[in-house]
Amino acid sequence: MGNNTDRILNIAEHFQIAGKMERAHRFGSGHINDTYRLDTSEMVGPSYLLQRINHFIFPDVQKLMENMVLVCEHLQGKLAHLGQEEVQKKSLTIIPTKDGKLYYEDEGGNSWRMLQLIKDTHSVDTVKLSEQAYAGGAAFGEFQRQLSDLDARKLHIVLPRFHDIDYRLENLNKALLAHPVGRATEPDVQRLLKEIGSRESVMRQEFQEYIVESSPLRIIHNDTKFNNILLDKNDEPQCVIDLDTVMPGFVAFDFGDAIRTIINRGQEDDPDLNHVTLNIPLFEAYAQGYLQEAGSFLTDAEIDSLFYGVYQLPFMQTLRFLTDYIENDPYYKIQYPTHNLIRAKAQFKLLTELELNRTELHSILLRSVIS
Ligand code: ADP
Ligand code: GN1
Ligand code: MG
Repeated sequence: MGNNTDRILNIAEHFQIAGKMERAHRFGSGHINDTYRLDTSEMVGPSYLLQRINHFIFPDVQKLMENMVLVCEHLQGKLAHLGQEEVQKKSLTIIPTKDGKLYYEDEGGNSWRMLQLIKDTHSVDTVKLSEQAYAGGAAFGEFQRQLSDLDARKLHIVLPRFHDIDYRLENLNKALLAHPVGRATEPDVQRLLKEIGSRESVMRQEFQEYIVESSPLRIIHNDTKFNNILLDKNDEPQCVIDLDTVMPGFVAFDFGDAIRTIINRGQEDDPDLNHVTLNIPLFEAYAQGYLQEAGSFLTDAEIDSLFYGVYQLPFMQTLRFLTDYIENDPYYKIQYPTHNLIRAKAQFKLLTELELNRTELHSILLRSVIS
């Protein structure tokens, strides 16, 4: 990384860290922020994670960080009986800047935050085993349960209408009107638009009736990809991470977003749509793990809403990736020019697979509630 390493290490100097960091490496596979792992040259003492927050997407970094502090402190309160060392392994520790701020703003207007690195952990993008899916469900269920007694009104809405189907459709329509680089007329885009059009009204109606009108607003994670759980050496969940989007919402969103990433045998951006098939045993395992932890506080209507979340999230993700492609990729990081189109096609294929298995998935969910 050369000069970039020096730049990262210089930025790290602005934070209240212990020891002299001499190594910096890119870390993680997120689509929004840039993450660097920092270590001392002998790899002794604490290590850290420095993240550049994408301020194009998060215009108010102060509010985002205030949410994170509120949530971390609440979770730490729930873990306090375990002692400080365990608390720091199971929850995120935010490191303030030397002048006591929650983030550092560099000369270029970039915002940086520092977290304590939780050692001997890893995250995985693709789930293979039912045991992992069960444990993942339990981890996100426990996360929601631990936050269920925190007043949702205390959180800032850092990304308004984040999982709102009307908003996502409005954005797609705006992109189609502007179509800055002529991508809207491509045959693959046109095919997807036709498929979206044929589902739009049913999806809107299910969103309103079975999720918004029937469920209470709670504090949810809003980005429950499986790689947002840190696993320990034995692949057991240790800590839920990536708290940028924790906001009031409906539990069906977290359930659907997790299933979107767990049930897919292919990658989120798989160019070979034949790989995008369902691993149904993982669905059952996730549902059982989730309900084991969350069943105690969910209403009956919320439990019913989970099924609809499974369809809403891949649909909205198709809209989001397609919108970004049509707008010439301002939002998600891309590795090649058609990346967002490939992502949209893969998410849509996932949706069609879920549609083909609707009856089976519904009976599995009913079974998971009873068991
Ligand atoms: P992104 O928004 O880019 O997904 P994350 O906060 O999820 O950012 O971090 C990226 C990756 O860094 C995670 O998938 C995880 O592997 C790792 N990670 C994040 N926070 C920690 C932490 N506190 N300790 C150890 N690893 C972490
Ligand atoms: C983004 O940053 P990352 O990769 O965890 C996005 C999520 C999407 C996801 C799709 C703030 O999450 O909403 O579901 O990509 N985060 C934001 O992979 O938009
Ligand atoms: Mg992440």
